[in-house]
Amino acid sequence: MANGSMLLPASDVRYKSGDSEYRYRPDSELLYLTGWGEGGSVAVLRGHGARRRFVLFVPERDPKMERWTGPRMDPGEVKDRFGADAVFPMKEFRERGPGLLADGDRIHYRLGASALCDDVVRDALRAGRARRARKGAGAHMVVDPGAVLDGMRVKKDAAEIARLREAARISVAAFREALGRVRDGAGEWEVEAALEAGFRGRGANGPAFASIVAAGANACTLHYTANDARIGAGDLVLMDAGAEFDYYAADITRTVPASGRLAGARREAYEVVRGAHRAALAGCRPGGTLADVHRAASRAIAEGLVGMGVVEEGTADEVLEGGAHRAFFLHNTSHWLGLDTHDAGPYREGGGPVVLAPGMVFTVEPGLYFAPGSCDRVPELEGTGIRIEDDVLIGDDGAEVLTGELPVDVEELGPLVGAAS
Ligand SMILES: [Mn+2]
Repeated sequence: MANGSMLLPASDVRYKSGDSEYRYRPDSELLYLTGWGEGGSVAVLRGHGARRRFVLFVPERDPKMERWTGPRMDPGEVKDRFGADAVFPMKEFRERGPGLLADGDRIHYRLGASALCDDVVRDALRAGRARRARKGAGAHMVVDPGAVLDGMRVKKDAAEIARLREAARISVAAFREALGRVRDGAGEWEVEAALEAGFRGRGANGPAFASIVAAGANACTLHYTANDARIGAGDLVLMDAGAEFDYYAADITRTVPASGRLAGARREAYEVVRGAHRAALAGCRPGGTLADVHRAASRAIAEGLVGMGVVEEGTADEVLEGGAHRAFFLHNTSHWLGLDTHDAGPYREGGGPVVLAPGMVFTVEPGLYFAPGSCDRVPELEGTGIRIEDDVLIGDDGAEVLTGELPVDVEELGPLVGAAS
């Protein structure tokens, strides 16, 4: 942060309805930097050689309230356990905050994150301006914390990788169980329940994001989360879900035939996505880029679409050039993965794509979606959505598929489908 400071408020409590709260999820940036995430707190970090470089403001002890919501940590204990230079009760933040933030040249803060913090930052800027007039230095800029943190968060350290590995391991085990629930007549919700029981039953926080279980044409809706339809005998079922373990996410997709068997045009389409998945994984290596990975997947998709007669005859290059494949492969191949499912981190820097390096973790998830009415050249494909998604860690001389224990090929997935019945 050089000559600057950072202000990070904890996440707000969110309400499901009335006064019923969602389970609390700490703010990713606060957690990343401090390990502390309790609601009603703020962290002030100061990079300018000041005394008190890490200050926490935490909710006061309140024995009456604690009978309802559970014990709070004593400020002294917070100081010892989280390594803060000072811990103050939150009621002192309004008074002390501006002074702590005013003496650097910039304040890293996400404007609008909290009304109280907005007020404190405004006062800090006012104090900084006065200080600047007298001493030639003082806060006069507000910069998003992401400007500092996003780049840092792309490369995971050993402790983060251990959590990502565990999230992946739990997710793979839960997928195996959930695949056993996929059968003719089962509700999408039953498969969802099996996935999430598999996550939580293994000690995960829960699902990292809203689980998708989409049978038949539902799979053409990319963010389908209703999961309230029944699976038909001939359906392909797309499952996109992942556990959050110790606040780190996994993100897996498998698409399986409810019957365990797949033939005809839909089988061809599956193999095209499988080929794109393989090509994309082959491009995952230190020194490569996610743009390369996406290019490899897109080329395989384009070739497949030409081969299946879905797009007008031509070469894959012509398809890629004209973009006809984008009607069926609507998203990118990869996103960063970490504390957030779509994790923080730049995709470009210095005028080019970010170069992959050890410790980077991301998804590889090519897909093909033939929405109803979208594919008159091969109508048999309409109402079919296929995606295959794995999580990849870049190592020193290659890549490791963290979710690689879960089969991908139809021959291997088929026997797992409906295995519970
Ligand atoms: Mn994903």
